[in-house]
Amino acid sequence: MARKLRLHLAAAVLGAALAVLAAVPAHAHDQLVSSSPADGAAVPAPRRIELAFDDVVLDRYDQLVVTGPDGRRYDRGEPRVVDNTIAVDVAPLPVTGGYVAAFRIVSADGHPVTGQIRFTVTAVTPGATPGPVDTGASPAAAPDPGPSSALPLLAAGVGAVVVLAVGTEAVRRRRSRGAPAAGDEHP
Ligand SMILES: [Cu+2]
Repeated sequence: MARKLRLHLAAAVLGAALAVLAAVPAHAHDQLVSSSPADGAAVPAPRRIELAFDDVVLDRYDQLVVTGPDGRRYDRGEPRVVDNTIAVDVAPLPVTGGYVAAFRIVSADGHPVTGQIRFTVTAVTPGATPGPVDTGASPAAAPDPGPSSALPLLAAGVGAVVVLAVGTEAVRRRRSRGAPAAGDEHP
């Protein structure tokens, strides 16, 4: 069934290619022709990323990963392929700055094509839970820390306890080295 579909697709693609062969140079793989947001654009937080290619995208093993300036992933759910496009939903974005949408698609000719677009988010999603505090932000724009900010605080707390424990251990060792307790060292 899948093979038959592939043959049909191949025939359709071949037919289309032959029809425009005189006017357009042939190409082997799908190429990214446009995107929303556009590559290099500065935009308010998008809720969806869509990439358009010059040929059909095969709906197999496709990936569209959105990474924020904080290193976190913001794509949500599976990417959706429709004809020449692939799209993925984007979570509420809590930080402004440079984002990357990296894709891996399967080209109409069955070959994988990878690449990425970059865009700058100029305004966070209204109501988005803030991530790490941006010290460069104006105080008026700094929102209340939400529930998820408890996690970094917790991590910092655990880190402090570990540092304290290691420090205490080091002091204890130094002390015991200075005045060895009975049975601590062999004669
Ligand atoms: Cu190819």
